[in-house]
Amino acid sequence: MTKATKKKSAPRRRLGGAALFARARKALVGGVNSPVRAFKSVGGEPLFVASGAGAYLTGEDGRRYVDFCLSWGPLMFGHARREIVAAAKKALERGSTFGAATLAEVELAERIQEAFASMQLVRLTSSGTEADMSALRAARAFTGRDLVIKFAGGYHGHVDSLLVAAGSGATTLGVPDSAGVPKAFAATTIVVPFNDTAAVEAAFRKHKGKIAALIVEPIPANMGVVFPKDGFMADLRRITAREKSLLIFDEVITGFRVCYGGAQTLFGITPDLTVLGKIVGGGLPLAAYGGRRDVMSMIAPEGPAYQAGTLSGNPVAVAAGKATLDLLRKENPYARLEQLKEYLCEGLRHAAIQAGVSLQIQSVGSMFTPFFVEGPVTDYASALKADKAAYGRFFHGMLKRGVYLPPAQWEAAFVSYAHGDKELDLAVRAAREAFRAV
Ligand code: HOZ
Repeated sequence: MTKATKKKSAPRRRLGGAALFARARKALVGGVNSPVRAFKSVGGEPLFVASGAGAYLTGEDGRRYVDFCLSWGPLMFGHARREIVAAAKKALERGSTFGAATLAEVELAERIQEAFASMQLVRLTSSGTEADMSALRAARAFTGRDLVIKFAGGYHGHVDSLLVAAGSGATTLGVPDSAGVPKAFAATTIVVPFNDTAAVEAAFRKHKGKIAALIVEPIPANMGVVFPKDGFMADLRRITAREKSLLIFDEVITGFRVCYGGAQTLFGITPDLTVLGKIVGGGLPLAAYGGRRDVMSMIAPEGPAYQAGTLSGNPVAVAAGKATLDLLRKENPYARLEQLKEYLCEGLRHAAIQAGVSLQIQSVGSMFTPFFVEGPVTDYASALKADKAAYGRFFHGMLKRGVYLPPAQWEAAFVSYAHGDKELDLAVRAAREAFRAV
């Protein structure tokens, strides 16, 4: 750019903070399009993002932030990775939506099947919520049963019947049992504590022959990252098979993240149905559900359970998803991501000890949660013991120093392949100071 053109261009107007939030609240409910973004549990005004590049976000306030929220999980390669942008652009130029079958959606489904052998048939949807809701419908249609078991603190999108003891934003905002859900819907959900095989057995005993499915995040990330105890997933597989009930793995967060084939590959468990989201759409609105051929064949047009969507298998989202999965196969970033996450978590642990802060960091692969709590978090009850106010103070201490974490305690944070030592060192330095004010 020449000096002359530079002079002419108007300086970028810096927005953000209270003024922009006030304006947003006049147009959008709560000023946001998804509740956790409103910063309600950490206080203050939300970050309004103008753009993202690699490991960084730029706010409407003109400030740059190292991003560890990463849109809550889809961005394995950070923001605006060249190959993914190029693929989406090319698809968009060919037409944004057809509402008709395309070759590319078949290719994406084939890639999903290669990664997840359990997904004998796949259906693409536009969001994880939709995929979760439809997986339940398939399970109910197949079994002819109505009840579903979920775990306290598990989050499977804002599906009516699953907004019971729900984690993620529902917990953050203090509405784990949402208003607006008919009692009769909520009554189809049986909630049991995570990591409690006896409670699962008891629920199946009590509702013998009535449970269509058990849905679980195999590594819960929506009450913060929690790890299943040894053998727990195998217990769930054994019990559901014995009871002729279906096992649904919600791998919206873990799919393609903890390893290419998701948590089911890590644990060597074959669920009946799997739900994917986030990474599978490469940062665009796309999700998927799939599983056993006989169960998925209940879905229309093969079977009587109806589910449809004008933008299902949208060509732009499919292109971004395909490009992401191809990059994952080509670059195999998993070992490096784990190293980056370990380096960061070690730095955070050390900084917390030095500051005398009780911190329990739980992590797997490239995702982690710093819980402000003593002792391990193994289920919803122990997750709720975390000090949300302390997390809020830490969050703002980090934000002030140019680091963006998930604006809520009961979520997972992520590192991407675009992060490097520079970004991690910056975060650890920021944490050393931020912990002092916790
Ligand atoms: N359900 C997401 C967190 N697990 C939040 C989505 C968002 O607010 O963008």
